[in-house]
Amino acid sequence: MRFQALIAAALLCAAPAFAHQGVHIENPYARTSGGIGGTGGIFLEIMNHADTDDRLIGVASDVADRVEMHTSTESAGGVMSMAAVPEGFPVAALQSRDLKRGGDHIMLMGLHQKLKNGDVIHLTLTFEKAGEVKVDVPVDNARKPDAAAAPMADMPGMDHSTMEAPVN
Ligand SMILES: [Cu+2]
Repeated sequence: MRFQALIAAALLCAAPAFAHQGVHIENPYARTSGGIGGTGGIFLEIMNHADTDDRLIGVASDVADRVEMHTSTESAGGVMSMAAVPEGFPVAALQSRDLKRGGDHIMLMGLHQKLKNGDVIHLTLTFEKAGEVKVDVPVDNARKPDAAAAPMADMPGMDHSTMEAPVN
């Protein structure tokens, strides 16, 4: 009993060294549009298993010139627009946060090659607490949006193809 408690305490103390295990990425996929120089969106679910709040503060990939955190919003008139979110995405302790169509997403601008379904994008996420988390993101242009996503988000390319100029 006491021994087990010690082990449990040791595991807890060791946690910071393996802090990346505190954040789990589920169901990543990407949609791309256009060939070289084109754009793409990456969608995934961030699960924070740690009992401290965390925040996604960096996104990187060698697949595009620029990789940014974005959020999409829909105006009352139904027009989608998006903006960069340089401060990143907070993920509360023991909570998850979806980056999904029609909402928060990771934006690829200036693709270095044409990507097709099944291609894998190597993405590095940096969290304030958990540090770097590497994710293999399959390209899946046929993926339907989540049922919870806005119907407008189903229009292929709409959310990204209109944004040629970087938004800062
Ligand atoms: Cu975007």
